[in-house]
Amino acid sequence: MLYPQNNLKRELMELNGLWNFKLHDDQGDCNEVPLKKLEDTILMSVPASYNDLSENPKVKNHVGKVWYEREFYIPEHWNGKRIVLRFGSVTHYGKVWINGQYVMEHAGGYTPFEEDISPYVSFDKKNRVTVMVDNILDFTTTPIGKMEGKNLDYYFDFFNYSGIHRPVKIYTTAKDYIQDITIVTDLKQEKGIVHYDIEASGPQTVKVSVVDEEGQVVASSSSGVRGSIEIKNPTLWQPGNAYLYTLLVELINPDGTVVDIYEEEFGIRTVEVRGKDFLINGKPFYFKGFGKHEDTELNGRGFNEVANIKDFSLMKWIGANSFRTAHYPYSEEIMRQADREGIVVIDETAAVGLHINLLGAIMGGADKRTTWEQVQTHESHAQAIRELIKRDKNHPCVVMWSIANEPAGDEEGAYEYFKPLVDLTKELDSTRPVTIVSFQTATPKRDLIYSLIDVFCLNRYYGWYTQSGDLKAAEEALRSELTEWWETDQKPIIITEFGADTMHGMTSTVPVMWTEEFQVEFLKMYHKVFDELDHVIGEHVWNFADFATKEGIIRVGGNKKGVFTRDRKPKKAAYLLHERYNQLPDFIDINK
Ligand code: BDP
Repeated sequence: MLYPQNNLKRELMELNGLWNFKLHDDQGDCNEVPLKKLEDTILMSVPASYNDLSENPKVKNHVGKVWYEREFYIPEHWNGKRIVLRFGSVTHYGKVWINGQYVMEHAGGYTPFEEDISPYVSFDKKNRVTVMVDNILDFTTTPIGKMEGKNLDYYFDFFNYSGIHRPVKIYTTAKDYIQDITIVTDLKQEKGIVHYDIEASGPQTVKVSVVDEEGQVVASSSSGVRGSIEIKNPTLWQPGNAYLYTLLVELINPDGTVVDIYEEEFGIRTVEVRGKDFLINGKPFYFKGFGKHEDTELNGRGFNEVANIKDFSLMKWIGANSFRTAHYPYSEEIMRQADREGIVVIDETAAVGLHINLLGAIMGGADKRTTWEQVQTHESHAQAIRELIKRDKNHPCVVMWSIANEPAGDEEGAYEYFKPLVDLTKELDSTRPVTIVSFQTATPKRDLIYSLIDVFCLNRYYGWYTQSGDLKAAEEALRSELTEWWETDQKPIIITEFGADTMHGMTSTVPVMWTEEFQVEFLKMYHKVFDELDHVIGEHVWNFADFATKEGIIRVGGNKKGVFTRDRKPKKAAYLLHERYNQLPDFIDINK
């Protein structure tokens, strides 16, 4: 799915800023609400989560529907064009009307959706857009949740921020237009191969050119909507050293006039899992970085470009080369930033929490574990995979798809649930490996789905949730499990989560749990074990920064496993990682 862009043939307008907002309080039939202007509204910022922007406690913890509305003009000269209204994301469900007329709806809170609104808009007066947002989850949605009376119980460890989370844009195209572009790159000897596949409407021809960073056309082709272009001695997209080419696609009328243009950035790089190695451009990569969240003060999960710039700066300072989009697709803007900055991304769907009674599983007391009998997410999960790949397939930063986080991989039915989803992922993209991030109880003897995936991505909390505070015992358990994985199936391992809750400023000469010193000792212990084992090819600390969660007995003002505080101040562990990550090279020295 193409990102909205402004170019010689396409115009772009943003609908971000102040909208009118209100909670839905039984206003009757939802389809009638948009027929007239909303009344008794408050102002709300878009994009943002609404939860932290009002002193009314009902707004913070609202469960159910809310309404957003604003007015806008369409320039007269847009008459006759496709006029596309596009939401970067609405969490978790959005329904849209223009001037009281239904336009579109979308389920899935972290991917974009759009529609041609030219049949609904006026060119001679103001238009009104109304959006209904619903944050209720159930056992058919991705992620899952469950209503308990008037409360929503959800199965993931981050606050259920809601609202219009990402930019709202309107862009134009001609009636015939470039609908989609797929780019796959390869390397053969000194040549870069760019395979492209264009979807376009109309009887036009398509011209495709590759433009380098200096704006020079290095190769082109007019042979149709599908083909390959060769580039001699290409500059590769490398971790930490990104180089982006642009695929300039032009749609041309039989009379030679250009009707539409799209410029898609891409990188030339390859990805392959071979033996215990994860090869990027043929060299064994070592993942250093974090599981993150889109989470900041005030904005909540809302797009926050200032924070994104700061986070990339901190990742570079600390020496990280990668992150995982735990636990949902991040904004398109972040993905573009990662492409540009040469940061490697493991791209995850919002299938988090497919594990009923997860706490019971790890703490004991889970007698009945029947996740796969209870959830009915096959359809929404498949849709989440389709939308993620459609949106992110051309990003060089994305090196692997993670189709779920911590499902009940050791419960009966897991294989049958995941087999078709892994097959679907591979069918949609045969160039990237696929993983399912595993939960601590899914050990080699109990896990039922490890044969389906290409790289073992393990979340492990030895020393925190188990062997709590006892780093000696934790070290033994960790080493023994990681060794057993290799004996079971020779695939590379990335530890995608390991971390300890840490109160910034809480210190002790003897490292006890929750202190900054304990976090340092905890990480050091893990580092020691990773460094002993060749098949461990990456480490992502949980988490980059402290983040908001629902209230509960195991969280004090949110999850405190951040290496940075929520406002991005370093804890002591940040300096340990700064030293380690800046020493550890991005690529493993195979001669060592
Ligand atoms: C893992 C989850 C992550 C949690 C983390 C924790 O993947 O979302 O925040 O544990 O407990 O189970 O800190």
